[in-house]
Amino acid sequence: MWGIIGTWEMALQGIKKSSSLLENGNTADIAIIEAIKDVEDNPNFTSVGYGGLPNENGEVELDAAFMDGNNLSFGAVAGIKNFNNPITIAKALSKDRFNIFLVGKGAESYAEKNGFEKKNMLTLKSKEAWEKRIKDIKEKNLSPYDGHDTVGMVCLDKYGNITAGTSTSGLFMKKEGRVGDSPMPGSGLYVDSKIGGATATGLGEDIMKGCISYEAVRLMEEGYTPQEAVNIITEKFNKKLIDRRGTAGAFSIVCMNKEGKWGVGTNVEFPFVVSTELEGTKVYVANFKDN
Ligand code: SD4
Repeated sequence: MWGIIGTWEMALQGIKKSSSLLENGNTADIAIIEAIKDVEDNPNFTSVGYGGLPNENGEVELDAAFMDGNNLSFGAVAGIKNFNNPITIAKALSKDRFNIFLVGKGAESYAEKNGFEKKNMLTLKSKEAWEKRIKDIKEKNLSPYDGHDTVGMVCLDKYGNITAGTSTSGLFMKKEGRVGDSPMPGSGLYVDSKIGGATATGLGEDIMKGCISYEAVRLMEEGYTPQEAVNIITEKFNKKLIDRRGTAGAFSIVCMNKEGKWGVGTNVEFPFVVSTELEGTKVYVANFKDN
């Protein structure tokens, strides 16, 4: 049994490509990187990779992470500028024993030394969006931070290996150096091949407070189905946020277990993509009431 699940509709093309790779016997570490690279490379997806939305200074700073559920290896970059395909840099870091999570200049010098492609990740489209947002903030009193999505995926191959990965430009207009949940193990993603994996999207400042990807894997380990696990998280964590601070969180989570069963939890309208050996490839839209 193989399967792959990804956040937002932008995951569709990449997941289609990777489902063929999985069908043909490729492993989950290769398939997930190909799927995420597809999203990073597409300048029309303005919240991931090339053409990502810039920070408050007009610079694209990217976060990405990769985790392999077999040996629990993990690698991540955050706030990296001017390098293509941050997911591939995160995967390279996951091979190391030490220094597996690098930020800013450190991540860039690692990428340079290891021959990763340098690239100006700001497109005309994302530059124009930034200029318009600055104007709108002044004129319409608009929240600067609207407009952000992360591609996150969990991938199971025929041999029972499970991987997870994330890639994002984070919050639009974020402060320089701001890092969200997406590259953080346990928050943006977590995977254990003996159990399953999960990945989150939404407001990183909320997601981090519940470490919800780790929580989903922990609940699956306790015997909950993927859907039960995310139902518990969506309800309990949201209730906790409301009780403690008066406002709900803004997050969505997808997960898949080692049998290729999957679950989705959200408190917004949330499109996501699933492809499994049995079900084929499909885009679904989840809503809070569906949980
Ligand atoms: C972040 N979680 O940087 C990301 C953004 C995101 O839907 O996923 N938005 O906070």
